[in-house]
Amino acid sequence: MNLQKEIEAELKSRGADFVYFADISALPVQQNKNFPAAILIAKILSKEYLAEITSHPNYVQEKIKTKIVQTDEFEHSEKFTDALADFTAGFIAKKGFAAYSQSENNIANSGFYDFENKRTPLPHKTIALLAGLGWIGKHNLLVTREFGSALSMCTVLTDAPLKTAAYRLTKSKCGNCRVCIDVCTCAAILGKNWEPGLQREEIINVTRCTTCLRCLVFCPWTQKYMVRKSENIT
Ligand code: B12
Repeated sequence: MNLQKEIEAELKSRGADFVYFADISALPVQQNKNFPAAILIAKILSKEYLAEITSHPNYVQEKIKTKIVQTDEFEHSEKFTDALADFTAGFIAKKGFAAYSQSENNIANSGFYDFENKRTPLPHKTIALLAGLGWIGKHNLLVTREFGSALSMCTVLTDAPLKTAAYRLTKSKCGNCRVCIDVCTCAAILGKNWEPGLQREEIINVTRCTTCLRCLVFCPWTQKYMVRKSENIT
């Protein structure tokens, strides 16, 4: 079995919902750290979880008040996909290739997290776009046709010999929709349709964001996934 298939099989057997391989060689070295390829690992959020937040829009505040944030599915999924990224970097290193896990801990511990401006050099979303997964919504989150924004993801940069593609960026499909703008209680979302080159600050004022998950959950593409009859994830 070739290394790419081995990595995908290992990750799927450990619970990843999907694994993508992207060509990041065209990005500036500040972003790709001279690595030509990236692996994107994603976990889809459950419909039950989305339904709970849809019926309890103050879900996060209630979790914080009752000090049970650690039971939050997204919180769990983020730690889960980060752990899979750290595992994958170790797995690839044992095969004799270089790899850099973009887990929150590894980015912070290797000094690449800008705490003041809440940013990293190469966001998972940028890699997701290059892997052809979807577009950036007005809420500045990745939107996929199949699952909306209902996913947690992490990435690994590597020089392992992987077959990768750099997809043409998908144009925003938000159009005149303003659900995320209206559901955001702190007016953080500024209402612009994303296009390449647009700066984050022209889309969202992250200093206002209370991480309440509403923009992710109430996005009509996420809601469409939430109400869709279940089928096997390919
Ligand atoms: C810092 C951070 C935050 C900060 C700042 C948010 C932000 N947008 O930067 C805060 C704390 C506010 C935050 C909040 C939330 N976050 Co957050 N966050 C991150 C983190 C750790 C880094 C993101 C980063 O580096 N941003 C820097 C800016 C500059 O990059 P950017 O936002 O992607 O935007 C620009 C560029 O990327 C560029 N761009 C985008 N794609 C492309 C493609 C190409 C080719 C090019 C050239 C450029 C380009 O355009 C964008 C706008 O200019 C990522 C994990 C990661 N390592 O990526 C999670 C992450 C983005 N967060 C996530 C989530 C779910 C949330 C919340 C919903 C959580 C909650 N509890 O409510 C909220 C939603 C806020 C929002 N609507 O953005 C998920 C997103 C999943 C998805 N479907 O997209 C991620 C990926 C974490 C994960 N494990 O899945 N977050």
